[in-house]
Amino acid sequence: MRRRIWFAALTAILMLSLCPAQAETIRVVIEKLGYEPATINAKVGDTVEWENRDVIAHTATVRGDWDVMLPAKTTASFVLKQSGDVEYYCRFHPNMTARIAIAPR
Ligand SMILES: [Cu+2]
Repeated sequence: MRRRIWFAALTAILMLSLCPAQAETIRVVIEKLGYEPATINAKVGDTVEWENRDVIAHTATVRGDWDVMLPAKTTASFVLKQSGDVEYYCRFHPNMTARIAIAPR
């Protein structure tokens, strides 16, 4: 009996450690020329989805790296491929900045 409980517990632990955590989608809202939230924590493989609620276009741009175009009243996303701390901004409104802390998976 005790042996069976141990076996069940071991099986559960093994399954949890074998199944990698699901990739998440992190939503950022753009409103009145600002990213909200301005700082997010993510993992490699996660998706960041920006919803631009403004009536003007914005971008989510990492200097020398990726660039996501966000026309007015649209949503666009990007899958994070590299770990690290990145700062992104809007090419049209350089005062708009935000950051993503990307942990390895
Ligand atoms: Cu902008």
